[in-house]
This record gives sequence, structure tokens and C-alpha cells, in this order.
Amino acid sequence: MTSLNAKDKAAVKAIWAIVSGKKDDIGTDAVARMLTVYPQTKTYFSHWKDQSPTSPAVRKHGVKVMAGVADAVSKIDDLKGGLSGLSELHAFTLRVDPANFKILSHCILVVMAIMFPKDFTPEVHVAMDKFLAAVALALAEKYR
Ligand code: HNI
Repeated sequence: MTSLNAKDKAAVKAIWAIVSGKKDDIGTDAVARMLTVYPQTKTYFSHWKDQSPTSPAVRKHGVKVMAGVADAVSKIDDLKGGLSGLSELHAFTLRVDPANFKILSHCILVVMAIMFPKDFTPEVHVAMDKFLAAVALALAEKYR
């Protein structure tokens, strides 16, 4: 994976300043899309009463995930160190297959593009794609 350069980091921080006020909505829609488009991801949420896209559980989880992304933006210079606790949780407690990180990242990108069409330039797209890939890599760090 190509690592984030200074330009990418600046672009991520700039777009995050624009979208962060809507992060709960982005997360909700991204998780709803993940469960709809990639139904195999539902296996991790079998304990929810309601897995439908409009369920409160989906919003609750979308909010959690984007709080994690916000935290990652603040730790952009040391994602592996900064996200090690969250990586341990996903690896050992939740046992989430890391392939799913890529799936959710894709859904987050799609939702950002829909909600912020003017701001989601190709440069922003590249920077966010690289950032989310770096987050996914950091989250997968503790799996072995
Ligand atoms: Ni994830 C819990 C962040 C991807 C399944 N996840 C969390 C929490 C954060 C979080 C934060 C709450 C931790 C806590 O309670 O201390 N998750 C992230 C981030 C990504 C991600 C930043 C990727 C960008 N998680 C995924 C994926 C799946 C996933 C792709 C499965 C498809 N996560 C979970 C599950 C939980 C969870 C399951 C426990 C939540 C619950 O309530 O069941």
C-alpha cells in the first residue's frame, strides 16, 4: 500500500473539517449500505434486534465507527500505534475478518461522494481512499 504523504494528510484533514459535522449521518448510511450490499457482513451483528437499514442499531453503530474514524484522523501520523487498542478489539474479541474493513471503507467513500459531491474531488477521493486503507491496515495489525 502506498503510504500517506504530507499532501494526502493535508487533504484528509481539510475534507474532514468539512464533513465531520455530518459524520454520524455518514456512518449510519455507510453501515446501512454495508449490510445491504454485502449481506455477509450481517453475521457480526446477529445480536441486534433489527438489522434493517433504518434500525436504531445501525445508527448507533454508524456513530461508533465514525467516532473511530475521527480518532484516526487525529492520529494520522501514527495510525498503527494510535489504533492498536481498536485493532486488538476487532482481532481478538470481535473476530472481524479484515476483508470487511475494505468493504466498509468503500461504503464510507460512496456516502461521502453522495453527500459532498462538490468537495469530493478526485484529489480528495485519492487521499481518503489512501487514508481509509491505512486505517484498515492499522486495524488489521494485531491479527498476527
Ligand atoms: Ni468496528 C465496534 C470502529 C470496521 C464490527 N468498531 C467498534 C467500535 C469502534 C469501531 C470505535 C466501538 C469500540 C468499543 O466499544 O470500544 N470499526 C471501527 C472502524 C472501522 C470498523 C474505525 C473501519 C473503518 N467493525 C468494522 C467492520 C465490522 C466491524 C468492517 C464488521 C463488518 N465493530 C464491529 C462490531 C463491533 C464494533 C461487531 C461491536 C459493536 C456492537 O455493538 O456489537
